[in-house]
Amino acid sequence: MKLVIGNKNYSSWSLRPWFLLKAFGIDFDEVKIGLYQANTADRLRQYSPSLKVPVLVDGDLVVWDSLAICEYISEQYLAGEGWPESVADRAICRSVVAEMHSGFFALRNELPMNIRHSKPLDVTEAARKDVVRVVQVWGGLRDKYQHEGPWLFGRFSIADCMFAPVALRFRSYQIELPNVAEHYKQTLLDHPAMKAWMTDAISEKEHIDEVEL
Ligand SMILES: N[C@@H](CCC(=O)N[C@@H](CS)C(=O)NCC(=O)O)C(=O)O
Repeated sequence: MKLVIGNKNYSSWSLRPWFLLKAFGIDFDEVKIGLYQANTADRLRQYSPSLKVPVLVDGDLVVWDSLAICEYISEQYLAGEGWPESVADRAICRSVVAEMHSGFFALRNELPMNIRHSKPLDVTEAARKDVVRVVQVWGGLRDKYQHEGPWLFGRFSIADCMFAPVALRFRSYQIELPNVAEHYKQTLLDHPAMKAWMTDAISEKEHIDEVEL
C-alpha cells in the first residue's frame, strides 16, 4: 500500500491519513511529491485523479481525499477502530471531523501549515473566531472524555488526525490557548509519529513562496 503525500512542511491534508497509519502501526510506503514545482502536475497525474494529495493506492484501489482515506483505513485495516465505539460518540466524532474538513477557512488561509515558521502574526476577526471555535471543540471534548484517555474522544481516533495540522499551526504562529487546549495541543505534538513528521519537515529544502507568508 502506498500513501502519496506532499511536502511535510506544508501539506496539512497529507498529514491526516499519514498520522492515522503511523499511530496504528500500519505498514505502507510513502511517496512524496513536492508541491508547486514545474513537474508536480505530471507526477500527481500518475496517482491522483484530483491532482491533489493525499492519495492512497492499495492494490487496484485508489482513494483520494484525506477523510475518505481515513475512513477506508479504519474500515479495511482497523475493524472500525478509527472511530469511537458507541453510536452516539461516533456521531459527535463525525460532526467535529466534518466541521474541520469543510470549514475553518479563515484559519487555513491566514495560518497555513508551515512547520519551519515560528513567529506570531496579525489575523482577522474571522480567523480569531475559528481559533475560538477550535478551542471550544477541544475543551468540550477533553472535558467529557478526560477519564478515558488523553485524546479528543479518550482513545485515539480520526478526530485527532484531523486536528493534528491545527496543533502545528498553533505552534508555528504561537497562538495563546487556554490550559486544556494547550495541553491537548502538546499531547498531539508529543506523539512519536508527529515528532517524526516534524523532523522530516524541518529537514526539507523546498521553499514554496505560494504558502510562505
Ligand atoms: N479535500 C482534499 C484537499 C486536498 C488538497 O487540497 N491538497 C493540496 C495539498 S495540502 C494539494 O494537493 N494541492 C496541490 C495543488 O492544488 O496543486 C483532501 O482532504 O484530501
